[in-house]
Amino acid sequence: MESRARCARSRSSRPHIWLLVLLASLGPSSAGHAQGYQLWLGYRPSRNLARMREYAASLLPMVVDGQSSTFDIVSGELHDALESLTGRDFVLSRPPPPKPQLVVGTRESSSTIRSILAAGELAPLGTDGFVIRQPLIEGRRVTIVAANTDVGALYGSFALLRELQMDRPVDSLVMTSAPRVKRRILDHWDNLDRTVERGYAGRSLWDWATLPATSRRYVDYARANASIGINGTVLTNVNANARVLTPEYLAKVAALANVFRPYGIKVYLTARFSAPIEIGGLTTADPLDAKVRAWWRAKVDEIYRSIPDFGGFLVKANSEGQPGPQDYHRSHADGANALADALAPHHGVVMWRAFVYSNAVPTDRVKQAYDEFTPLDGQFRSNVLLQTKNGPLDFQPREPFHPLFGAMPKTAQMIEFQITKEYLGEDTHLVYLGSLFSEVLKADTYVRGPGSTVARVIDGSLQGQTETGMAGVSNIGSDSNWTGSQFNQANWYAFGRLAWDHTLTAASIADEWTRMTFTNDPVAVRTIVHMMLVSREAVVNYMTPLGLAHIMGTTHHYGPAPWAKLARADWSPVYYHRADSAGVGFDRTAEGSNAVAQYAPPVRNRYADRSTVPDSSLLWFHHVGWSERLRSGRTLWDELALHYQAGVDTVRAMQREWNSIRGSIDEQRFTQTHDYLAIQEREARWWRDAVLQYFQTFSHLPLPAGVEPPAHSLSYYMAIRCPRDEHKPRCDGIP
Ligand code: GCV
Repeated sequence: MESRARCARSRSSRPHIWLLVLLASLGPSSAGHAQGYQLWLGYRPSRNLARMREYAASLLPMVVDGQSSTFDIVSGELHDALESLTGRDFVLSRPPPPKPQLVVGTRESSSTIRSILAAGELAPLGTDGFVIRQPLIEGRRVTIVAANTDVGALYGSFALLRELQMDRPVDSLVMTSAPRVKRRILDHWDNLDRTVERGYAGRSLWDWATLPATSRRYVDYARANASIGINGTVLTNVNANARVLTPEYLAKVAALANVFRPYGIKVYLTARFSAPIEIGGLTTADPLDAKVRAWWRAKVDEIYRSIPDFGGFLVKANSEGQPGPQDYHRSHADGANALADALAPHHGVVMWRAFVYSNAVPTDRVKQAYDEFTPLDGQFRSNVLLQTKNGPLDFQPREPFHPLFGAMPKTAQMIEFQITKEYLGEDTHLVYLGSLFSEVLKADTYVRGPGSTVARVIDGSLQGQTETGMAGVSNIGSDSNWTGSQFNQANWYAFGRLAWDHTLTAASIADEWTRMTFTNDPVAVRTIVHMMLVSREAVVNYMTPLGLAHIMGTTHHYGPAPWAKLARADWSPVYYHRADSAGVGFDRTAEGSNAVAQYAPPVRNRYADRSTVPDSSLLWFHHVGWSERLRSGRTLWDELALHYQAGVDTVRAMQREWNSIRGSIDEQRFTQTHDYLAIQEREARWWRDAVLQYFQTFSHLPLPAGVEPPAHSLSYYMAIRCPRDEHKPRCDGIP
């Protein structure tokens, strides 16, 4: 990655960038991907020499027809990528090649593009969309990548390079693409001391001690994000520190914003609600207090003086001990609007989180956000987006979609996914989240009849919101492979691709990522993609099958702890599974907490009825007797045990699949994944054995045929402890 970025920088002073093919030298270049630092942008030369020749003949020489720092980046990227993918060396030269094969630019920057595309053809694509076309110009088939803006041209260039990295032919390339949501944002839960809350990939990328001095890593981060369309980054933890809003830190934030800007990425910060007191010297943070409002206005004006394109604030208020408007008996709308009013003159937004906790322990934790926020629909300013986690609890391996989606038609709603796998095996377990993300996006809320998917709420097409966005809690850190494991990179990638276009399938994204990251070898691709696609159901099965939730260790969230009981009941696994001698599961029907009532009638009825609720959500909504028969004809106990076993078996199958592709990818990345799969298999057994033994103390039933007996006593599993917040939490004593 470094060489490419250096290349882009060295060209930045040129008024026009013309790239000319000077010499041909077929043969693979050495793309050092071994550690995974290159992510999906390694630009491995094809093994198919004919394809490389085709790329050279169809795309070279090329011209990036525009002047700006973003166009410099486009030039550098295309140059380095095409050198590798065609096996031809280029040098930069002026004047431009007389007959370019590839032209990149905007209507404004390029007369060629103006002559091919009418303004009306590009306009609907907005600021970020692009087209790729292959018109005949003077009898030659020319590839053009055109957009309304420089950043759109950057996105289009990455899209073209994706095709080439997948070894696809380029003789009939036609693509029109525009993102379905406006703000595609990574939320970093990074602290100013460089620890990362729920981060499993080393320290924070942001080196506050050396900023505003910048480093190459920031450029590489921006480049990777731009390649998948991510256009925003919240630098700091939602459990916020007001110091980031002081002049000293704002200068550091501005330095990062300067690096990210040409990549189309805006910087956002988390705003601690009590900042007016902590760094402003006021005695209150009451959002209706005139001095508090003036303080926020002045602070925001100060931010925009050094960061003119600052995106806005993300706020966690009155949740898990964070301060908020309710401390002053004000509503969430009052709190959000105070900040929104300060940001509005600068076109900034507030992303206000719906993840709230009341101080009193509720009868049902999952009902709170809906109960708290739906009465506020219509009260938020137009530059407030309500940011809601994908499910009503907390990033579990599987949850039903959050009932707030669609329930606030007068409010802009963002979805928040968690890319870092806090509850899904953190760095070591191979779990491809593309499947989880798209399952939620495709879920039908029925709020406006069939087809009212979560995705259509989020992109505004269902209820007409114009502020739209998707956030992903970042899994990125200082590790050389960025994300703690090779396969966690796929989750960053999948988030970006789905934020751009939620109609993409998890399978097609896995296929793209595999080809770009590892290989185009068809057998290896099939094998890896298959592993990825079964991995999410595997983790659900060996952790929380049939709608179970939150039965993991109470602080680290890593291993099983269904027995755990904390002073705060709604942080305790026993609160969620409700196992007793009769059965297991949380009754959320009308006879229980009635959380089902928060869904639109067709969904509510489906979940409430034992005969229609899907098995995958059964224990989320119902308390079911151990010996009750499920749809399969098996008892709940047998079904539960078989799901746990299936989880273990799937991981074992993934191990076999991975071993079968040895030699198809580099040994270093092969070995890391191989070793992590061994950890995953061991820990899948740990989950199965610990949970089933614990539940057996209630059910008193034998394990069905096909389920391996536990290796240790229950007290053995209960004694295992995982340290909190350690860089790589590991639990000693696992079999
Ligand atoms: C940033 C969960 C996590 C917390 C996180 C919180 C949130 O509770 O365990 O670490 O805090 O969600 O999303 O605010």
